[in-house]
Amino acid sequence: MKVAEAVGRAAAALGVHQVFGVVGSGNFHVTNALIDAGAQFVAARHEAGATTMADAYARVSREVAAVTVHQGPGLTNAMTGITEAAKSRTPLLVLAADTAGSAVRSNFKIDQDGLATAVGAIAERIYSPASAVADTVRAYRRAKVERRTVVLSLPLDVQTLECPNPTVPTLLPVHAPAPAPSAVGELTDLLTSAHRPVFIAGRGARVADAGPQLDVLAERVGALLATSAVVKGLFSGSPWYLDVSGGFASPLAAELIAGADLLVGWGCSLNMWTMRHGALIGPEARLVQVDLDPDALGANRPVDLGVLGDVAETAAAVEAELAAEGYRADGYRSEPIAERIEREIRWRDVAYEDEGDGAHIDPRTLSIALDDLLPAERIVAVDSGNFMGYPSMYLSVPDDDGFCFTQAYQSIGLGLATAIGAALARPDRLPVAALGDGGALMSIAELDTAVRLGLPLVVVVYNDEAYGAEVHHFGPDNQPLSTVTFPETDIAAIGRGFGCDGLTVRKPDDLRGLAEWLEGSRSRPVVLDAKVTSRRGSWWLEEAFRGH
Ligand SMILES: Cc1ncc(C[n+]2csc(CCOP(=O)(O)OP(=O)(O)O)c2C)c(N)n1
Repeated sequence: MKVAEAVGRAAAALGVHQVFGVVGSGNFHVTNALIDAGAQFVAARHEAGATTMADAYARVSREVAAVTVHQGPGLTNAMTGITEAAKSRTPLLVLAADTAGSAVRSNFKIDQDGLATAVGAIAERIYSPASAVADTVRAYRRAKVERRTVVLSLPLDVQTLECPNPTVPTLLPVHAPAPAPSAVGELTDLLTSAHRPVFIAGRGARVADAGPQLDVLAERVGALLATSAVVKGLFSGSPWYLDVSGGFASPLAAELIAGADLLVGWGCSLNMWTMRHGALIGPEARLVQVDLDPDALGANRPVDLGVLGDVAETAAAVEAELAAEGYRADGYRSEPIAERIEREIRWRDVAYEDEGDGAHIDPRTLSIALDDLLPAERIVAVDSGNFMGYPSMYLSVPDDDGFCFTQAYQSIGLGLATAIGAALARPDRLPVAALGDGGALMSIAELDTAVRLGLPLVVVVYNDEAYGAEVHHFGPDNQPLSTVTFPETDIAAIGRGFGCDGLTVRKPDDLRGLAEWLEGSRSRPVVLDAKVTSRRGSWWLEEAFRGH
């Protein structure tokens, strides 16, 4: 067996079930080996799309996903997706062909290892036929156990050599580390002396499957529940869930989080987005962070206590200690607070003046109407831009699998591929891609992939005919805006051109076509070109620009 085949087979044997890519000569054999070994392959139209599909698939499925790319331009095209995945600690294996060691003058030759490490991914390579399987195991293991994005380069000359021993060893399971007893004691003391505790769960809570455990502990200590944006929905259904903490927080959520006297970040970095640059931390609040990674503790702001350990293990240990003492407190959970949460916590419950004019629909009105129309079993993917808070905050989701937020790197153009990858990971859910016109047109090629896969995808384009984020940030004070504004584009027609259904939405009534699509076979995607009002920028935009 040749090395390329041995690597593909090994990756599949280790647990890669879903692969995305754009196939060129360099990754042809390794991709076919993965398929022969039982992995599903999706041909994307651009490597950034392929990588983001794999990123979203890995996030939602909780499996290591793979991408295969051609050497050189295949990898450079994939870099934005790789960067997003690396910054989000997505366990992703990028199988990248590479030039032969002897091809010193090849124009395909670039420093692939340097490229990977420059964006925070891990560079690994297939060094020789004898080490090919061990090299693959090492790359896969680092992706899975360390939750890293790994670029495994496969030099063309090594790929074609005979692999002497393609047997794949079994990976040993790694157990989640428990926290030190002294740290559990300190956290228990802080929780029992708090009057208004708030738990903010982040990606680490999802990764540890800690939602139910955190719910139990929060109940015991009377904590309110919030999440960072990436795990929106983790506590959906709880009457004490405040939804997302940060720029997207509703006024009541912001008020209650800022009123906390103890904030516990569970696998959450408490970064500037989640804490609104510190504005959500009240003057009396003590801060705790629980994380697997020592480097994360106190990285974004000083904390009163850092607990090193798995989120679920830590919550369980604290719960056991409190249960043994028979401790139980109402804490922040009172009848009046419960009533306020029920009445006011959703953005749609916040009054606003509809700015729709018949030719343009108010993005809030659009989002509320979509929330009512779309089935609850949905999975929402959001691109970047001024519009992004509308779908993020007005579309409810059934749980944390219902929201896929590839926004660590804040790149526009990743939302559509995110929805495709997420859709494949949860085929039981209706996928919804919420995009701006800029991000949609940047990545429009992947509509072809969605159509080819026959996905029941709803693509909603909040079309303001501009890079609205820039328009609202720089305007209207006599700044020249011609570089960030565009003539009208008929995105519904573009959608139809790709084989989707296409609808233009200017007022709520125009959503009747979506209702019909939902009642139909859903055998092809529907693209909604929503001509939105754009008189003012969204409320989270300036917050976002402060983080640049
Ligand atoms: C790849 C990339 N290029 C440029 C930017 C800078 N940028 C941020 S938001 C934005 C405008 C996006 O426009 P659109 O998708 O139409 O959404 P809108 O802001 O109009 O709601 C741009 C260009 C970016 N974040 N990512």
